[in-house]
Amino acid sequence: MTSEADQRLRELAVTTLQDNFQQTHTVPSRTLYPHQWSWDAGFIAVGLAHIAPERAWRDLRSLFEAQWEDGRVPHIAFDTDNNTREYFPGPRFWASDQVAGTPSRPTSGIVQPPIHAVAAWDVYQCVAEEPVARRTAVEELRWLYPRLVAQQRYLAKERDVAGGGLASLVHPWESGLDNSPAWDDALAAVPPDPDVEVRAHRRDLAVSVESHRPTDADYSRYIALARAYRAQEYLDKRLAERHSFLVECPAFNAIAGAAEHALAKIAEVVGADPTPHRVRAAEITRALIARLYDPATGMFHARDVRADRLTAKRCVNGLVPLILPDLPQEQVEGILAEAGSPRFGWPDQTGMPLPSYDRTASDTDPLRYWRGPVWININWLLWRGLRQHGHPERARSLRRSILDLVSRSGCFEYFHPDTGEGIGTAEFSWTAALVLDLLAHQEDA
Ligand code: 9WN
Repeated sequence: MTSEADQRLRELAVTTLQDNFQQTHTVPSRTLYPHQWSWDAGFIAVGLAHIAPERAWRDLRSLFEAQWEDGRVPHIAFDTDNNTREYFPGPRFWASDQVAGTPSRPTSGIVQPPIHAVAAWDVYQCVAEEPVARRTAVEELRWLYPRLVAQQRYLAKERDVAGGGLASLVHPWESGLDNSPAWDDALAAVPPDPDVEVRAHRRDLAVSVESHRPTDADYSRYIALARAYRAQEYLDKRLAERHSFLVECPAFNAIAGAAEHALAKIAEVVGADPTPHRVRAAEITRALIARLYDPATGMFHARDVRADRLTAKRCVNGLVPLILPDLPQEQVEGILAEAGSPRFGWPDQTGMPLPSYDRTASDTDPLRYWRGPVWININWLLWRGLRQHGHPERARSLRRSILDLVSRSGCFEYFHPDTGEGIGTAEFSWTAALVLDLLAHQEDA
């Protein structure tokens, strides 16, 4: 790919992020996701750092202004000023205004992977050489630091349902990998919602293709779980007894571990003590290995906490612990071997970034969301892991495959793992943002 093509790609990415800007923050997509999403905001900030750092900080602030008093950062912070921007389930469904300790901006009541400390540290590093931008960055980090700490504390204290040092998720949406086969077993035990005719409410189907989205059966359980959690006013007490879906996700928890590593560095800049973050990071890595690593497969698997069982499915979230700088060699090698097997296939074998699910599984679906397509954010995380663990050649070819794919198909939400066709919504913000970050890493070219 020529640098001219990279230049065109950069322009496309910049335009996408400009078009998705909404007063104080960037929406993931104007059509499908017209509000602010939590982990999207982190990825978006990483990209904005290269073109408009002040907007990167603004996006993060906007999200953390919607943080709850208990420390949780909601997975959606809603924009209510324009009622044409509907989304199901919206603010009325979540009813955060009925719950104590919530912000004035309506939000959902569940969380998403805590990528924000990693993002904030990236944004800071991007501007650290410029004195004026650095001063602003330090101020922003000072504002964010206690909020990031509260976010981590919420996950560690309120969500460690199994008591083994990992956060449990109460809803597939919390993983960000909504309909991943990783949740199939645990979700099968959840009774679908008997009262809500989900088809009539699903706005996603008006703006996207049905075969590319989760099914009605999925949605019926999504709604049942959200209603059950809402009925308990989103309190996490006694979750083990009363909530029908509890899972430990290797990607979510690895991101929480990476957040502690980032917080240790942020603490040094803002004059706080980095030690507790280093301790906690090491604890998370140990807990991930003890609870979610399977030496027989060489990768990590989601745990169904209620059944106390690892899922046998090989999903891409099981490779994401590669982002942990302190992941021991045995697990690093296990992940590299799995990523190089026909199940995932490095780009030198397939010409593609890694898919979301085992290519050889009988239930893989190249079009349906997190059950087979390629997603850019996950590949960006793996690219970071490769660089971190000293695999520059692999990192280079993964980077190139991501840039070539988006150059060819556009800033789509996800991509067919064989043809590279763009799927889901076009003009998707995190695809644009992470492309900008990859383009900025010319040393990897
Ligand atoms: C539910 C916004 C979000 C992403 C998730 C992705 C999708 C929402 C949906 O879009 O989820 O949160 O309506 O399907 O799965 O990762 O954060 O881009």
